[in-house]
Amino acid sequence: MPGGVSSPVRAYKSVGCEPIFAKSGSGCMVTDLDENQYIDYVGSYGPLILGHCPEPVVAAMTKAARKGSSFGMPTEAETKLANMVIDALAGMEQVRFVNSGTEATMSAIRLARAATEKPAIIKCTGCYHGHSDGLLVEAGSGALTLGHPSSPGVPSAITDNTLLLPFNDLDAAKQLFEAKADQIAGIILEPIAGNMGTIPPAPGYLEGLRELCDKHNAILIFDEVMTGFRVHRGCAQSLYGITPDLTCLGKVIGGGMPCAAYGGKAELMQFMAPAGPVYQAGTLSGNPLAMAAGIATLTEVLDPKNEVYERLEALSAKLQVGLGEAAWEANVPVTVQRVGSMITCFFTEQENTPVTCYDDVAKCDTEKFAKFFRAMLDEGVLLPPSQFETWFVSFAHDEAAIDKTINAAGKAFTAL
Ligand code: KE4
Repeated sequence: MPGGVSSPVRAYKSVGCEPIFAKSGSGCMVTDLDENQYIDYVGSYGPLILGHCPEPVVAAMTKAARKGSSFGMPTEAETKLANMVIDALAGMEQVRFVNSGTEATMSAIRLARAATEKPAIIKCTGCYHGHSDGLLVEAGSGALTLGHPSSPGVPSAITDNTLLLPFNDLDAAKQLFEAKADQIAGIILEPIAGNMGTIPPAPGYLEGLRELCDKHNAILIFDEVMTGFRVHRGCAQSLYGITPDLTCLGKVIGGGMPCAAYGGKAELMQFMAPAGPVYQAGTLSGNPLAMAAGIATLTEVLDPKNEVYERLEALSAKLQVGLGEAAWEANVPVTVQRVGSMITCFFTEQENTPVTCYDDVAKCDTEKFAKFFRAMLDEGVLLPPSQFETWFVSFAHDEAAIDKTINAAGKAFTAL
């Protein structure tokens, strides 16, 4: 396998050590092939909001597996998960399941172009929306980590219709729309950037984009593959009170299985085949195992009695404060940014320097992050292996795990 991995970020290229191979997971813990145990903040890069092997999800998948892993036909489970997603999001009347976030964003963009009959799509520098050709431009996540944000193999004929904006810069967005509104089909963004580290939207930013899209007949697409059901039981769009025209989901809605989705108003989704002319398809889309895992996961997190989001908020806030204090005591300048259970420790030039866009992120000390990553690994704490990734706290993390993490960070900061 190229680089020995199935996805580049897993190769640990930017953190200067051999990648660990996972053997098993349980709760907030991962065990590697050498039987080392780690408190896990990768969480499969977002899906595992309940931690590893949550009983309701394992039971649901096992039961579904015994009835059939795939039919290539509609199933009741698919309809049930579709209704759970639609009921949770005010702006969603119809939804289509796919197998990855890449497919979800690729399809949403095709739909936006068809519905508006305009060719251009805006994305923000540092935001990552999967690896479809038109979006692999100044992308975040692994593309940023590996230092070639735009990938070879993507003809300029395709990216000519991808326009770039800095995240959180509403003036730049206004100028671009003023200049090219007749070309712009829509804008896709992570409402909370998670693929250059965790960066919340500036006050008024999302509202401003909503107004620009309304003014210029453009589709506002929230890529909530990472934030969806992660930061709020109604996703980031409920947290900030902004309803996009299309929403892309993934990760949590599959509970660890390959599952993603895109959806929005029926009048838009009706463009999609077989209801309408815009083609998109998938052999394993809506497969029963992924649907079972997704239903079990959303059932747990959406049940108010479980107080999942309240617990995640409290634990994650404690981690954020603890990391800041540990860094301060070790005299290491960092900025710890968080939204809900998404958190990133940025190694900034000065402590508590707000990180608001890619240009701010690019100033971070990635070498210092790499040393911190390795020291945390030695202390039994597994972080995502890049400064440009988000850490995830799960419902399986407890006070003891957070305390151990803060203690480990104290040692790791001191060793820098
Ligand atoms: P997938 O195609 O990897 O399922 O989803 C792509 C995607 C789309 N949109 C957002 C906001 C995403 O965060 C992602 C994928 N996230 C990365 C983690 N930063 C996946 C990890 C990886 O590439 O291995």
